[in-house]
Amino acid sequence: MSKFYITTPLYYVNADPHIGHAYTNIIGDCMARFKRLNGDDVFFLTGTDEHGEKIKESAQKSGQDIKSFIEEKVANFKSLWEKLNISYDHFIRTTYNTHIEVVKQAVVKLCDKGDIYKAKYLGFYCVSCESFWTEPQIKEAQGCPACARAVEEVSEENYFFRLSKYQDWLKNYLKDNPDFIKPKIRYNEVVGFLDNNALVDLCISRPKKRVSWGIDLPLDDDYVVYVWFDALLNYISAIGFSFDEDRFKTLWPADIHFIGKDILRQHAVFWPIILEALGIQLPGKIFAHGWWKAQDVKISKSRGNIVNPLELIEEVGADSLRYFLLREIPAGSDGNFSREALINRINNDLANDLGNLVYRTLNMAEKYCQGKVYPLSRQLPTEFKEPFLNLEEKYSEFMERQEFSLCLDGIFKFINVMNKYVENTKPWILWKDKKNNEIKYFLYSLLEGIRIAALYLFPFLPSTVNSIRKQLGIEAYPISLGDRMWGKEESFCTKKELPLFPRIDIEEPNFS
Ligand code: ME8
Repeated sequence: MSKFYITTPLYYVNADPHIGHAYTNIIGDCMARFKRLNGDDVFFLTGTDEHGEKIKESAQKSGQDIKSFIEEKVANFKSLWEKLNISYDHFIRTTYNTHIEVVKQAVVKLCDKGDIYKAKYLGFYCVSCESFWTEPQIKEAQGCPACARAVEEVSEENYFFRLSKYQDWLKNYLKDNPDFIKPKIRYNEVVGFLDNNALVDLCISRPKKRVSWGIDLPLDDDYVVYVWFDALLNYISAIGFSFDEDRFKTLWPADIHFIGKDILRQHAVFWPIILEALGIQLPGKIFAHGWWKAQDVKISKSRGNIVNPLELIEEVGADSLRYFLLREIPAGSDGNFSREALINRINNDLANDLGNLVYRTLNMAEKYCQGKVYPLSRQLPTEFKEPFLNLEEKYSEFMERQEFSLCLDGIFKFINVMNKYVENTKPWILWKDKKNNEIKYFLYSLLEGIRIAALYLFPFLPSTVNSIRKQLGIEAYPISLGDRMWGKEESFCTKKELPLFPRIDIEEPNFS
C-alpha cells in the first residue's frame, strides 16, 4: 500500500462556491476514490484561502464583520462538498494558528538565507487575482493579464523573495522532469515563459496601512504577508510541517496538486521555487485543468455568469452533475456549460444506457429466476471480450493520467455492449423455450458485467454504485479494484429497486 497525497486549491471565501470550484473538487475526489479503490493510503486535502484585500472588501460590502462573513462562506463550501460526496480527509483554513506559524517560520528561514530583501515596489496590483504585474505586462494585456480587469498602480516599500535567483534551477528542473506539469500544453507554457522572460522577484508583503487582513510579517510590524505566499504554504502546513515532523515525512511530497489553469504561474513557478529555497522536496505533479465557460466566457463570480452547483444538485442529483463534468470535456480542455448538454448526457448515458441496463437485468433476474442466479458456466461471453479486456488493460492507465473522460468512454462502451447482448440474445424466447441454463448464463453474464462496470464507475458515481451493489446483493464486502476479474462472483441474489436515473425534462429553468 503506498501513500497518495492529493490537494485542491484553497478557494477564496469572498463569495459562495460555483461550478468551477465544484469541478476541481470533483476531479480531486474522483482521483482519491480511484486510489483508495486501488488500495492506496490516500490523504485528500481541500480548504479555504481566507486572507487578503479581496476578502476584506467583500466582507465590508456585505456589511458583516470579517470573521462572521468568513465563517458563513466556509460553511457554504463545506456544505457543498458534503452534497457532492467529496471525500476529503482534511479541510485547511489559512486562518488556523498552525498554518500562520508555518508561514511566519518560512519567511524567517528565507530571510536568514538571504533570499528576502526590502525595496521599493513600483508596479500594478489586481485585487481580484491578488496578483502583482509589471508595466509591460499591463500594457500588453490592456489590464490584468489574468482576468482583464482594471488594476491599481502601486508604489510602496515592500519585502521581496529572490525568485530570479532560482530561474535557471527551475528551467533545469523542468527539463529533467517533463511530467511535473500536466497536461503537456501547460508544461510547454511554463517552459516557454521561463525561456523568454526574466523572472521578477516576488513581492511577499503588503503594508498594513493598505491591507490589514493577513498574517503579520515576522520581519516588520508594519506589514502582512502577501496572500499567495501565505496560501501556497498550506500544502505543507496542513500535514504538520515543522510541528508534526513524523506526519509530514509520511505524507510529503504531495503526489498531485489539482488546480485550474488560471493559477498555473503561482503553482508551477512560485511554489517549486519557494520549496527549493526552503530545502523541501518538490511535489510529484501539478495538474492544471481547463475552465468551464458560459457562452465562451469563463464562469466566475465577477463576470456575473456563475452556475450554481446547489441548484443543479437539487434538480439532477450529485452523481449526475459529477458525471457530466467529468465526461463532457477532457480534464485539460475548456468547455461550455449548458443545461441542454447536461440533460442530454443524463438522459442518454445515465438513464438510457446505464439505468436501463441495470433495471431490465434485475427485472429479468426476478422474473426468470426469482432474483437467484446460479450459472453452470462463468465464461466471459465472446461479445464482451473487446470492451472488457480493453478496460482491464487501460482503466488504471487512464485514471493515472487524469483522462477521466476517456475512461468513462471505455466503461460506457462496455455497458452498451451489454445492452446489445440483451437485444441479440432475446431472453424472452429462451424463457418461452424453457432454456433455463441458457437464461442463467445470460443473466449471470449481465450481473457480473454490471458488477465490474460498477467497480470502475465508483470514483465517478459513488452513490449510484453503492445502490447498484445493494441491488446485486454484494454491498457487504468492501469495494476493491482487486475484484475486477471476470467470474469472481459465483452467484447473485438480487434486490431490485427503482430505476437509478429518471429521465429529465429538457424544458426546465435555464441555469446557464
Ligand atoms: O485562486 N472553471 O482561489 P479561487 C474551472 N485562493 N475551474 C474554476 C473556474 C472555472 N470557470 N473558476 C474557478 C484562488 N475554478 C486561490 C488559490 S491555492 C494555494 C490558492 C477553480 O477561489 C479552479 O480550480 O479564485 C481555479 O484554479 C480555482 O477555482 C480558483 O479559485
